[in-house]
Amino acid sequence: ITLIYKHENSGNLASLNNKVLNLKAPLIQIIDDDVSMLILLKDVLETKGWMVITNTNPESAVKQYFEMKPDCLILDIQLPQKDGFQVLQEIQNDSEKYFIPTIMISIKNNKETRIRAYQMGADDFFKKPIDMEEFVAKVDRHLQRKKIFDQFVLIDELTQVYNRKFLMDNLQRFFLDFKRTNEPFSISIIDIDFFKKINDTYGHLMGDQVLRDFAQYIKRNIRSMDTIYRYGGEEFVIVFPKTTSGDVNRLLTKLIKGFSQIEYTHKESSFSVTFSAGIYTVKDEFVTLTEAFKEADSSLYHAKHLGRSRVEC
Ligand code: GH3
Ligand code: MG
Ligand code: MG
Ligand code: MG
Repeated sequence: ITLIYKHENSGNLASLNNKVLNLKAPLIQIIDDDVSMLILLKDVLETKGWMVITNTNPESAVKQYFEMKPDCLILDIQLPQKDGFQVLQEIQNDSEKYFIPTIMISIKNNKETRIRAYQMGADDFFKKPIDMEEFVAKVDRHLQRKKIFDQFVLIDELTQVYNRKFLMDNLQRFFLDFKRTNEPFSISIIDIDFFKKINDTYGHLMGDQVLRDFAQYIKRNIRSMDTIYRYGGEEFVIVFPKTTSGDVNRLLTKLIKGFSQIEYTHKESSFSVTFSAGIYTVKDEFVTLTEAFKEADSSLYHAKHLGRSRVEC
């Protein structure tokens, strides 16, 4: 894959996006010990273009729930070892609260069961056998509401790109996609050069403007499957699915040059801004999230050390 710059060649993006993990595609987790039920639901939901992960074992299901932070949870009540209510309890007890719409499904369909489900935090209830048409319509509605909710908590206020929380939520999905397809992906950590000096010399408001411009400049010049996150302060992360470091290096080198050509004026003086970047490509399934970040960060450190305004892999 070669990177295509949107402004140069926007026509080819659609075909590139084929089979690429789409962060905009909702992720649904189904927990049910009935395998034929799992297959049926997975089939129907995937037809809608949604990603589906399934679990029969409640223990590993809870673990995966916290790793993946799905956009919707479908939870059977009667399960081996512990039942759906216990699973729900564990999820609700977690200190960090997630807004993940939860639909309980069960053969048991009396009023007491339904009330208990709602009281324990379920948003919806469907009796088995499930009416698929109604079910899909309901899941769709839950996903729409979830998307609106996400827009409030996952976008950085100042720069209007994704925030650190969304990065952390998403990274597991990139790893999942990598394990499925075995296609490497790259993580890049970017830090604006001498940013403190911009603040000190031209003021905090000018600093803010540079951050906004930088984020939007990057956003305009990466593909739609690439995602940019404000990691904190003047540090950003970009994730490039199905892309190795050589291509990312070429793109970012070009973007440093392009961004530095923007001329900022303040009173009598003018200045330009550069940034440095470190890249790490995940191509080994044994590498962990922490390791990948550490590697990208140490490359960034090298880029700074070697004089800034450059990219290191
Ligand atoms: P280097 O080239 O080594 O990266 O130097 P630097 O000056 O960019 O690095 P440093 O980490 O010392 O400075 C980062 C500064 O970014 C410090 C902090 O006050 C400023 N900063 C963090 N968040 C914001 C923000 O939201 N707005 C503005 N204007 N400044 C911010
Ligand atoms: Mg069951
Ligand atoms: Mg910094
Ligand atoms: Mg900096």
